[in-house]
Amino acid sequence: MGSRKSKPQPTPDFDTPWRDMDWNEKEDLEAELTNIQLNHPELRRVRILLHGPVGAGKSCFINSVQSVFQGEIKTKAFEQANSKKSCTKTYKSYTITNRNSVTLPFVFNDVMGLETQDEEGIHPKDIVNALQGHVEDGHKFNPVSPLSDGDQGFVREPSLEDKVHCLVSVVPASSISRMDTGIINKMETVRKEAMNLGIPHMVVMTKVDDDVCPLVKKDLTQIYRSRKIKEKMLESSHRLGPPMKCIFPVSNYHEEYNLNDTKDFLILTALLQIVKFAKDYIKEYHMTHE
Ligand SMILES: Nc1nc2c(ncn2[C@@H]2O[C@H](COP(=O)(O)OP(=O)(O)OP(=O)(O)O)[C@@H](O)[C@H]2O)c(=O)[nH]1
Ligand SMILES: [Mg+2]
Repeated sequence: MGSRKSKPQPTPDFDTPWRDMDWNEKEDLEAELTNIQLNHPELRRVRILLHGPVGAGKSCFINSVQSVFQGEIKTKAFEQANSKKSCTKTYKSYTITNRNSVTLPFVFNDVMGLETQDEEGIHPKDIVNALQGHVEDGHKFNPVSPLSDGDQGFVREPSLEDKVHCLVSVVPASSISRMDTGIINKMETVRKEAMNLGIPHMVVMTKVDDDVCPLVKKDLTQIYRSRKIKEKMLESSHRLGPPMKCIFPVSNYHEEYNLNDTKDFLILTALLQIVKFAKDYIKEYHMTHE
């Protein structure tokens, strides 16, 4: 071969992936998510609430899900690169439609990011308001004054569809270790409230393609053979609370204009688990107790 020296290639840490993944199952996952039956007369869609620090990739995750189901890159929720302040400010629901214009049985809400400074990010009480279905669509959050009964934008008698059925914390793999304890404490408050209400809590760990692991940056299919990624997942579990089985690594569509089966697979795997947990919660809390 030529005289050019080749760079040493990163090697996998685990011989076999520690989570079993069949990358060819993408169509099955898509079909399962499209056809999920909620078995409740008052519910067409489960509501998934995304929260987390500013710039974690909440809006980007919603856009990535929409892209997977449309088969091309979409930007529904507004994203912003290098933003210090939260770019999402109002409470907005995002339904997802597929290529055949079918509206899928789940809906997302993303709230503005949590920040260290109390006067800047969303107030944790407003996330709890959202969990309980009290926040009207289109409400503009006020970081210093969370909604209370009687305010404009406060939904006094939320329907089952207004309420949140799964809470998802979105955190970047690249910064979980450095995340400010002020933000972690706010996320802890929200988790406790969700647990009191019986609402399941999951973590979507974004930006696994960023500078976390050279092996994964080069080849995303190696994700479950990387010690670094596993460490970041364990750290997310310890810092945020949910067990490892509730932590899902993803790489959002952030710069590319073509879809990628591995990215799709990771996004769909996370989403299916979120929707299944939401469905379990509805079965447990809204079928037998109401
Ligand atoms: N490399 C990489 N970049 C990502 C990923 N997800 C999001 N980004 C980038 O991170 C930036 C912030 O993403 P957003 O989706 O706007 O973040 P957000 O959580 O909605 O932030 P706020 O609404 O401001 O609280 C954007 O430039 C995205 O392109 C990812 O998985 N990998
Ligand atoms: Mg956003």
